[in-house]
Amino acid sequence: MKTYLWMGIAGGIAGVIILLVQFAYTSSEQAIRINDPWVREAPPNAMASAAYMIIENLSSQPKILTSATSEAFKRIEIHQTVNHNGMMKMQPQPQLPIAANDKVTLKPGGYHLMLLDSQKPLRAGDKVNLLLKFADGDEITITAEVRKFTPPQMNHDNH
Ligand SMILES: [Cu+2]
Repeated sequence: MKTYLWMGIAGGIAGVIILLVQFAYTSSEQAIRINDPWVREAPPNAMASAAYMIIENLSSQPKILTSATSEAFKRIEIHQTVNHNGMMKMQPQPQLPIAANDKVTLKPGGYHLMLLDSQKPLRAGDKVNLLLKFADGDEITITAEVRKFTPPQMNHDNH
């Protein structure tokens, strides 16, 4: 009984490690780690979508995300979704700072990378390569999986 319990725990830990290896990306200077990047599946014929992820700053210096590019989209903007008098609005941001030894979560209803002018329809399961650039010249290439996302009810936000 005890043996099975430990096998279960060991299996669980191995599973977590495999997940981290699969979905974490580290920048050329090892200062940035991207966890679990994903792209929201857009409705048919929609030209825009959004990318989400956790950006971790592993360094003792602040990092500033300044731009992102992808072959799958003509243009990528940094957006923040804000509640403006009860209306959810997306505000373009010139950059996204990540404090030293801190992290920023890009998620539906908050920060996101706005993917504009898609070059082809993306379906759940497809992969999208993104190149993220930082103010100090550091950059990182990540592969984000396209996933379906249904917003919770009573939530009228789009991104
Ligand atoms: Cu947006």
